[in-house]
Amino acid sequence: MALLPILRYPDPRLHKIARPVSAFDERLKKLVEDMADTMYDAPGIGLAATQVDVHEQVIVIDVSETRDQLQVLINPEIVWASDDLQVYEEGCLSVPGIYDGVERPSRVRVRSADLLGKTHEFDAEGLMAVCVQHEMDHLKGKVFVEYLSPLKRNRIKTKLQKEERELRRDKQALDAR
Ligand code: QAP
Ligand code: CO
Repeated sequence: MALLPILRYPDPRLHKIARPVSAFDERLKKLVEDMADTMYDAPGIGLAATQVDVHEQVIVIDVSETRDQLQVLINPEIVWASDDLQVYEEGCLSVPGIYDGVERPSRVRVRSADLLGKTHEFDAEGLMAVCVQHEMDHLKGKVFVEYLSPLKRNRIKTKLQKEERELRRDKQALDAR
């Protein structure tokens, strides 16, 4: 089991665009395993490779209560989105402690590949629809706070930068002992 460090907003690397996966090999399998370990440990319901500083189109999701329904989405595309929208209170492992409402299509049809490179299509609604769209945004370099007002976004940025400074200071104090 290997846990990967998660980039925290406002890290500029969260805005990099992920490239499609072309090699469905052992390296990809290891990346997916490490991402799943990292998501379950957090704990979270979704994680995009961008968040662990790997800029390839890979997502892991588990929205089940039992935490045993891992879904792996490689090179995902939204092939259809409903006209009706839903607002969901979103959070993000890269924006710890912050939650706010984001409006998105309530249902989507997704096409993506599995670890073997085989393409699948499925419909998502409810929490799964929110999660797929949130994680696919990460692959395009977009973080959910970018849907909020500039005022809210700046408050979040300032709060997280302050927390980051305090974390670094605590770590240095520990190292110096
Ligand atoms: C994205 O988010 C998502 O702030 C996945 O302190 C969120 O797993 C999709 C988390 C909502 C749909 C709805 C956030 C953990 C986890 C935090 C997550 C935190 C600890 C977020
Ligand atoms: Co996120």
